[in-house]
Amino acid sequence: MAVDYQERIPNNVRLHEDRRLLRALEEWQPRFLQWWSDMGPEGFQARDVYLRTATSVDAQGWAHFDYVRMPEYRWGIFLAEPEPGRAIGFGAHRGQAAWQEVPGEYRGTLRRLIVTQGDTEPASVEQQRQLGRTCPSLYDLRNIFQVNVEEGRHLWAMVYLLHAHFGRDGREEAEALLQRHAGDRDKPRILGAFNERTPDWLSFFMFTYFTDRDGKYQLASLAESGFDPLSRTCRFMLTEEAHHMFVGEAGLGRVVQRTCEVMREHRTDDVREHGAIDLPTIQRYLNFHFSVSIDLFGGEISTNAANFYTAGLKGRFEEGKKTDDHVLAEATYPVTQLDGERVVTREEAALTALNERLRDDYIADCQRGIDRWNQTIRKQGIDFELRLPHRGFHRAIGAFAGTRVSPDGRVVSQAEWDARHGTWLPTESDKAFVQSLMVPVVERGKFASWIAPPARGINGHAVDFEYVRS
Ligand code: BYC
Repeated sequence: MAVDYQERIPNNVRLHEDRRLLRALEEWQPRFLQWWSDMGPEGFQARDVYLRTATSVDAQGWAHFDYVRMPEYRWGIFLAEPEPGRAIGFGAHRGQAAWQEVPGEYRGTLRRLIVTQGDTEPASVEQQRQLGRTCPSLYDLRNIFQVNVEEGRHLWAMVYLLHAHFGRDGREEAEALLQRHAGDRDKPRILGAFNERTPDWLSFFMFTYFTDRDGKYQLASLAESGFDPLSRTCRFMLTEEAHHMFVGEAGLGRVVQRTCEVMREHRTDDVREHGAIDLPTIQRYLNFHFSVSIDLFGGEISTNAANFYTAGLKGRFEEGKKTDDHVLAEATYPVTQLDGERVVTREEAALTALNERLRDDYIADCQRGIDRWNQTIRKQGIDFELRLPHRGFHRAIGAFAGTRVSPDGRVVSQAEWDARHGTWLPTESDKAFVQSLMVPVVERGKFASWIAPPARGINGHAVDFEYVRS
């Protein structure tokens, strides 16, 4: 299904047939562009960046690569192709035809889900806006900008749903998405992780590995939605999301690789003086980003999640591949929780445990990258293992919030926490050290001291290709 690029707002939803909607979105567009110029990547806006733009939404060849200046990027509205005869796959409406319009009874709930999702997209662009200035290479600079423009497009995706299906409140919510800002005292973003700072590239790679992966799982659950326009838009967003997680996984892999090379070359664990990031510091960053990202799944026991499911609005990850009744009225699911000072696992009603189940799918997926990085470490003959911390560690949402849990899953006293948290979470001196490495490298084919070059370039180009023109 081709995207019409002749339109002011490129789209594959026949926008020209709905004048009112078109006008509303054309009014929103300059405000989006203003937001991009105020809150988007700092510097580089006049540069030619080698970017990928979606030109069609079918599985083959939807990506077109060329030099573009970011403010001229063709942000637009692209939904995956409709599946003829699609039926709702779960909950109380299972088997009924998927909704093309918002069912009145679920209007508020659906709007809130779309707003929560939509809020994260511009938030991440805001969090990352300074990073271009300290890029470790032109290759990485191009990658962060690709991520940023696509997050901008994901905002468009949610704003389209709000404008097309929620009338006046939808338009108001679309405005508010440009008014809240990451870390703003008065108007913060909705979810915790999107108010944290992304001050350096190690944090950026952690963010794209861990937090974008939450995006994958949330979008995949929303792609199951009985509200068909939401399902179709999330399905297309997922194709873009894959690149963001690649940036994180490959980026961290290259950091680990470089650290190990320096350890071997200089026969030392103390790689800082050679401009690399020591493995314990990488572990502490990992502990932080994993813990704030698993908070994004909500409470372990959530009646919100049960209601979203029963209403047919938000499914499970790969709902269609599951072989149970897709209603879950009787089923149970094991949930890790606190029993006084002990961490225990108990069977809970599967319906209210849906956040936890999605978190489990996510954690298993996170582990795969850790295994690969550990392979790199082992291959270099180094005796060190990166680990995901326990799910109770450093949590602000859910059953573990307010309890001190060590990375290996023990409930610890405040005194032990105070004594040891500097070995578990990035310290001020870790952050200052990482910050000290953030010097821009913009010469073609050159890389900062703390990161190895990638195995290959983008779209068949060499690693030393001019990904961002000067
Ligand atoms: N921070 O019933 P509970 C992405 C609130 S990332 C602050 O446990 P529920 C991306 C919650 O709202 C994916 N507040 O939660 C990645 C509720 O409030 P009320 C984003 C939180 O509702 C990188 C109360 O606590 N997508 O795409 O079951 C770059 C009780 O909560 C938090 C979505 O989030 C938190 N972390 O589940 C770019 C999908 N957690 O009702 C993009 C849409 C919970 O008491 N959202 N609360 O006022 C949802 O599915 C659900 O809203 C959540 C929360 C999974 C987030």
